[in-house]
Amino acid sequence: MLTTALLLPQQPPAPTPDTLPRLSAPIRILADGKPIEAIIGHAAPFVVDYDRDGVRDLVVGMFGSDSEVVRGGTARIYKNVGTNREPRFGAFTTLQADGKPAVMESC
Ligand SMILES: [Ca+2]
Repeated sequence: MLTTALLLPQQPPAPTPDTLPRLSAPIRILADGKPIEAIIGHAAPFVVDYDRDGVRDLVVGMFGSDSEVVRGGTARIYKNVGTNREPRFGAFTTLQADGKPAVMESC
């Protein structure tokens, strides 16, 4: 006689108010001493060690550009001049590709 057992993954328990992640109160992020503002809107912030110096930087993608020359989506890089524990962001630079501002098609 051949018998088999079917192993099904167990469903994680449903979250409860006590198990849901809790977010801290929002804070305004400064860069070069001024609040970071997405001029075009639809900002997409992402924390990554962009320049691989071991300190996480802030990259903010935007739906458009504030430049008369650049048409399309762009990204600003705010270098972390502080530490991972106490980040401080400097003035932004624009993401470059082949020596020119990187432009992403936006719809
Ligand atoms: Ca870095």
